[in-house]
Amino acid sequence: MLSAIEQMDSVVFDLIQQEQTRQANSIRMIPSENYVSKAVMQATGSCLTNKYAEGYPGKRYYEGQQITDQIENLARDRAKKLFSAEAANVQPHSGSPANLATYLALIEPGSTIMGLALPHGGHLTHGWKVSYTGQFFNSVQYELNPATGRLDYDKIADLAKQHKPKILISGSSAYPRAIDFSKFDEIAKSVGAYHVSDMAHIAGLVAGKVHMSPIPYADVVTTTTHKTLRGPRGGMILCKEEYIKAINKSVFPGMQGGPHMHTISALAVALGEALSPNFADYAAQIVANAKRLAEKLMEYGFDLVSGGTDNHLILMDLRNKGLTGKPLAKALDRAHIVMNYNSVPGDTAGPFNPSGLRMGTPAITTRGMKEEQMELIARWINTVCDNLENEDVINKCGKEVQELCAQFPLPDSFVQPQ
Ligand code: DSN
Repeated sequence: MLSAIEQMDSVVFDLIQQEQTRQANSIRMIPSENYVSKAVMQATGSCLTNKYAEGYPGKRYYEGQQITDQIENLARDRAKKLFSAEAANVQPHSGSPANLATYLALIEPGSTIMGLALPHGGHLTHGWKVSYTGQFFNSVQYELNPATGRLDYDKIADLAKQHKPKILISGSSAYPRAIDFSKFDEIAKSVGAYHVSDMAHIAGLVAGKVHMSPIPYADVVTTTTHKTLRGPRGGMILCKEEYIKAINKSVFPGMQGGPHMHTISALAVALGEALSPNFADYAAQIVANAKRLAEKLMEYGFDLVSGGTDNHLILMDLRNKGLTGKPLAKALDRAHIVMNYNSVPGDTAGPFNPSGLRMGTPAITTRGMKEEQMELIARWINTVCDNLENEDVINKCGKEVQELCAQFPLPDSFVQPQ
């Protein structure tokens, strides 16, 4: 697949080779990352990258859409089938534009939106102040219950009554527990708000039916397509039929120009994969792996936000170890275990060196790792944490990690990093 790059641009070729090696030889635990199949990768790199297709199937502004219309319709139909949604827009370039386009479809700038605060697990685009969503809108942020580390639906309801948002956002980027979308919907309805749900992190778990679906309960659901869902990097909006006209108009021409048809073709492939029966096994294994990893980490004395996980991710609070996230994440990276530092609820450390680590199991589950390997990973995390200054110990862990990686090449249908 890379031979033309090798011939034409040895610099980029060499960098891609290095990244392939890194991906092959490390335990990749950033919960929003994954490995896509060969089919998804090839569609992403196909001739569809050459085509402009402003507009929607049957109503474009450029000619030559005989094939693009079929591809976009296929992606939309598969998205609707997979998630039992009434309507879908598959054009958002990623999750952030999907969220902003959704808000602008439903409400006016300056209106009140209410989402989970970033340090409590929300996303930037749920109204955090450095994001335009926190500047264009009057943003009210709810937080987790400090005692339980969980969503407090009574408090969210009280805050909603007090501020009367026009949009209530459910969903998160760093919340390890199941979300009850029916409760969010009740709260939204009680104050006359739209319920917008961002299921980016858990879309694959929803597709695999191991997490409650927001689709029946939210007016509009946004998602990225590349996390647990294991598609190309992109975004998608699913909604009730009554909103699709406004959503479509908001995505194009409101927010974006031409859709990325190569991504949409790869999304169609990924949605086809997610509709296959074995996708549910993959989703269930992601959760089983995260649960086993969480149990083992707690046995080693790590403090996990909310005391465990129900989904694909774990948020570790390092304050009981007298540590912040960055030095540990960097030491783990030297041992080829890759995760991200993350704020935890009530964090007083800054966002560049917060008190937590966020880790997840989607990519390692795609590689075929199971509960037994989670026990090894927990042991390495603990060893590195106890030996932050000891490069010999870190290197020894790194070698063991690479040996494990060699035993878990990706399945044949996936792109084999070298
Ligand atoms: N950057 C993504 C994540 O890692 O969760 C959210 O957009």
